[in-house]
Amino acid sequence: MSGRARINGERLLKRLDDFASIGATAAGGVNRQALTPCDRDARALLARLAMERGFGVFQDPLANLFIRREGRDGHAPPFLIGSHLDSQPTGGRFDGALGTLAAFEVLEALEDAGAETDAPIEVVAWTNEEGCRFAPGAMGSMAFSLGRMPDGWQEIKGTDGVLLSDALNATLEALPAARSRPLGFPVLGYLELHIEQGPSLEKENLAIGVVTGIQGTRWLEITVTGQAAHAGTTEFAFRRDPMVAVSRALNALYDTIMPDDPNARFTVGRLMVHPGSVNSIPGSVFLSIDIRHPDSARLDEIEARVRTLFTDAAPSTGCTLDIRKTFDMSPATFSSICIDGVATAAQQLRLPFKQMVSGAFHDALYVSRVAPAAMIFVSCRDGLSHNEAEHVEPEHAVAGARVLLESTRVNLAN
Ligand code: HGY
Ligand code: MN
Ligand code: MN
Ligand code: MN
Repeated sequence: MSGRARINGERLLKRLDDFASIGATAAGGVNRQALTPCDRDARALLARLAMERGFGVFQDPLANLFIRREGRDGHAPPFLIGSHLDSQPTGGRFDGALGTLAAFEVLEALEDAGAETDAPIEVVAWTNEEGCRFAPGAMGSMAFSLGRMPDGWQEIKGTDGVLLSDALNATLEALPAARSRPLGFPVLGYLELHIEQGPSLEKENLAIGVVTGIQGTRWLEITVTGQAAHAGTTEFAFRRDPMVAVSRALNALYDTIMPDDPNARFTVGRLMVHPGSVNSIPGSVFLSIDIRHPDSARLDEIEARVRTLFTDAAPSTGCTLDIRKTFDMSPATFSSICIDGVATAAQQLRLPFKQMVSGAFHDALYVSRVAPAAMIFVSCRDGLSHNEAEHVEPEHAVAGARVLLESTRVNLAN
């Protein structure tokens, strides 16, 4: 990489503010769920900024968005840097956006410096990393790594009842200037800058995390069905109350999974009681379960325990049970070449760092299945994320972008 490009911190921070205004919530966060009009507005802004700089703009059938800066060898596989622009419903302004906009800042810095690279460098904004509207998460990078849309995705419905295929088509059509390209192509390497979304860097007063891998994730959707009935007239013996089954199973799970294993994570994020009337015994209860663990065998054990407890509790209350798995992301370790590249970059920039495994999943996990990949973390205040109060100190955001630029330089030189 010729020339001495430098990150323009002021420009990056302004970009972060500009994008945070798209889907901004009253509490200072963002609600920019995947493939919604807000998500489309953010993608359109990135595409416009890219075209103003003369970069190429492409999208694939999953609406993964690619911003390309040519290298000397236009036929060489590109080096990818990026993250995602979609957010949680009460998300923060940095989750995903920092990595995507820092990657765009790297391209702009190279362009400003007239720097030349052999391989092209492309910024990528992956579609639907969060998975909160359409399960599973990391949809865009998963399909990219497979080179195809997995079976059954055409029938996926969002939490708002919208078909994935309709939301995808609307998003693809909203960016006519983007040239289309197939799903999946050879990639030289991949780097993703992201906030840690946990407390350890801040606790240890470290600027940078060199991410060596990602723990596993599994999502289950459970529906317990009993019989709606009158709250006042129906004695216990005649009730088929799904809330009783759900409470019994969840009590046992909350009392054991995380208390007994500090590496385990168990979360019920969605719970819906139908018909949801104060004086009707529920007819059915729907809940989502998110399980995390660095060890696949433990993920198996926890999932089996969830299934057993619900399979026992439902019939004991005269109810039926439906359990479906909507996400299964095995733990991954990143490539040492890319990890070393990030560590070297942090050293060269004299930024204190540590190596660590990510508690959150990321698109880098799927990309690491088809190319050398690694991640860079910066700390966020109190480790808080998936919360509107998510905050990154400006100097940490800029430091992360500097490590991304330097890591890209080091990895391209390798
Ligand atoms: O859920 C996750 O781990 C990611 O932040 N979407
Ligand atoms: Mn994220
Ligand atoms: Mn997230
Ligand atoms: Mn991510």
